[in-house]
Amino acid sequence: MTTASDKGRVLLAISGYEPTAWLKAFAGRREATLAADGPGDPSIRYALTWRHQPDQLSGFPNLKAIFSVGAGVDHILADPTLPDVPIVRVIDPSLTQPMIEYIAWRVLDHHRQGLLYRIQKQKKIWHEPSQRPASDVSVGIMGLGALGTEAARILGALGYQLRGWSRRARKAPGVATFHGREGLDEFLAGTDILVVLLPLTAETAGLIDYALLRKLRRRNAIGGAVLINAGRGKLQKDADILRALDDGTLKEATLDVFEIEPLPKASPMWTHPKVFVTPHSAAGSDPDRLVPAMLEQMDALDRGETLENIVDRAAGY
Ligand code: NDP
Ligand code: OXD
Repeated sequence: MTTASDKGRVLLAISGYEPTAWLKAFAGRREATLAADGPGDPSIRYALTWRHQPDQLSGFPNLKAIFSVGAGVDHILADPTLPDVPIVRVIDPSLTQPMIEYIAWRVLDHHRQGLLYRIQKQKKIWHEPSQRPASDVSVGIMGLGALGTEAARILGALGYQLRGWSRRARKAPGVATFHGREGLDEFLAGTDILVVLLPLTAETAGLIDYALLRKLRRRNAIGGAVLINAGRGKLQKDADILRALDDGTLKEATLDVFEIEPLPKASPMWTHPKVFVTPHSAAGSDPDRLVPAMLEQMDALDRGETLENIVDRAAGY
């Protein structure tokens, strides 16, 4: 019979999330630890990470795989001392569902003039603005992966026109799809509300700049172009977004992610009237939901089977 110690230990190299909640989720299932017994600890077979310290994962001779606590893996790939073992990322309904709720909420709020109503309430103005249906509004989703395709499905059910942009050619029901740099301008030219659900890679860093925002459709049913970024902060240039909001290139923005997180107190984003700020909270990772799936994968690899949701290191996601 295989005992817990035969299976080795799982190192939890987690910051930004409460690590003890992850530790608890392993209790009685597989031995997990918040600290290895030194850099060459042979008992470490797996690592679970969120924003680990550089070097924290190197030098373990029996490490078989690294699991990201979230969907994005830029925090892992940024480590120059990363060992050459498979990296597994999260694709799970418990992460996808809150993300599509967030995207649907923010698209609807911008389309249904949430900002205008908040101002009207403040000023006690009883005025019914004109309102166009979702079928007149085009939502363009950058990133047609696990999250982007589900967001498209829900927004399609609400009646929005849909466009999607990806690295390689993709098909999604009811979505006009574009790919690569060659497809980007056409994608943007027909987009009223831009939803960013891209990973942060060498190719996507800084992509959301002023020049890109200028290419969105401004003469549209909602009276201007809108940006929603729930991908990563370093995809965007914060200063360019503020410039675009101030000169009318953008009508409004929702930002869940920022170049620097936590968003510094001095950032003008906090007080800008056209920016809706959330603190990188569009979709969080729940240890009680995610650890069972990770354990299944560890058991599968121990049996010699293959892992799922492996990161393509060359592509960076
Ligand atoms: P996926 O890997 O499933 O999808 C990524 C999509 O982006 C794919 O369609 C991919 O194209 C596309 N893409 C990647 N690089 C490029 C490029 N250079 N040009 C055009 N398209 C590109 O990721 P997920 O959908 O699971 O997650 C997306 C991101 O969302 C995560 O990486 C993470 O950063 C962020 N996230 C944020 C959260 C939050 O709380 N704010 C929560 C969870 C995730 P292709 O289809 O061709 O591969
Ligand atoms: C993720 C995140 O990548 O929460 O999962 O940002």
